[in-house]
Amino acid sequence: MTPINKVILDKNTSINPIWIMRQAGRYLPEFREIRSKNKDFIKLCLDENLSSEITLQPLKRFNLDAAIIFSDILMLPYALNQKVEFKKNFGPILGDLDISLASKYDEIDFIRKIFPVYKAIKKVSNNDLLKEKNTIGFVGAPWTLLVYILNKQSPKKKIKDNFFKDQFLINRILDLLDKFLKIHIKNQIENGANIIQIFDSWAGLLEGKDLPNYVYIPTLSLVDYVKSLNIPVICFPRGISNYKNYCEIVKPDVIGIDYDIDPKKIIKEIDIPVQGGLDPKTLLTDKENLKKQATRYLKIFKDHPYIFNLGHGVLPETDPNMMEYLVNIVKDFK
Ligand code: 1CP
Repeated sequence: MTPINKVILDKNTSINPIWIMRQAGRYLPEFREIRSKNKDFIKLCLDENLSSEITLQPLKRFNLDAAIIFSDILMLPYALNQKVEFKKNFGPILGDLDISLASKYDEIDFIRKIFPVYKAIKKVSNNDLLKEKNTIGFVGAPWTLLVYILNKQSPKKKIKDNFFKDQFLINRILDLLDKFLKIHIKNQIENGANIIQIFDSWAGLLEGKDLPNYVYIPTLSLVDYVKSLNIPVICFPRGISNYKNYCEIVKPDVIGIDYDIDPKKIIKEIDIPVQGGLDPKTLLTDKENLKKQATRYLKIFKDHPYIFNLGHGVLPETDPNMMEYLVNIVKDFK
């Protein structure tokens, strides 16, 4: 059994597997080299040779316990024929979703648009580097995708005031997302993904009263689906304050926590395995501080099933040597 599965399935507390959100990315010179020659991000994700190579880059350098496939949560709106572009120093820019057209799409139309993503997963999961390690597939949570689909760019701190105006449209989009996210999950698993992470990066934008409709109900539908395929599911509802409620209702196998969450409070409230927490900015400080902060998490979760990770993605300005140092701290912790 892989170290991560031992934590999730056996509730093992004596090992601390580690992987890092955005572990394949701009902080690695070998990624920047490929990226500089491939200006179109979507095209890069759809090149199975390059995307599988990028996925494996961090595993060649560091003793990580999982690969996360180099793709993006916005490949889903892209596969539904919504225009998706990434502008340098700005982020994603989307066109309008043609809901009538997307509603006519079937599984074959959808898969045809993003088939190389599944080929990349197959390549990665069959690579020797993945022996005794997990291949993590992922999707954006319905709420976070709804935000990008309607807001058409990153909401940063706020969504537009009239965001909730057209409830009919919102419900049609949520229906569509439920259908195609399940198709996307199924195909990732069929091609070798053996864990699914659901990223709800913008869950924190909602008021508590809106969580049931936009976060709990649509995410629960996906969580139940992943479980029905006998694959563990990790949920990362970034920015929400009531993790206890979330876990009791959505019931993921693992809960990912962001860096604003007090790990000591989590340990009291939650009994399922926990992942992450350390502030990515800690990697921009010095080794002594990194060791102190990482060890703090390791000590707090000493008797709790815990997968080491950051509280959000690794920052592009991170020194790869600091990443290596972090992985060694985690692996050497007794
Ligand atoms: O080189 C570049 O400029 C591209 C930067 C980049 C990368 C490396 C983007 C654009 N996406 C990715 C890959 C990616 N995205 C991965 C796989 C790599 C890995 O984790 O190692 C994953 C899992 C994602 C998931 C993702 N995309 C999320 C959820 C996690 C999170 O960061 O909260 C989100 C919100 C996105 C949208 C997105 N794609 C890219 C950017 C810059 C963003 C965020 C924009 C924003 O702030 O709204």
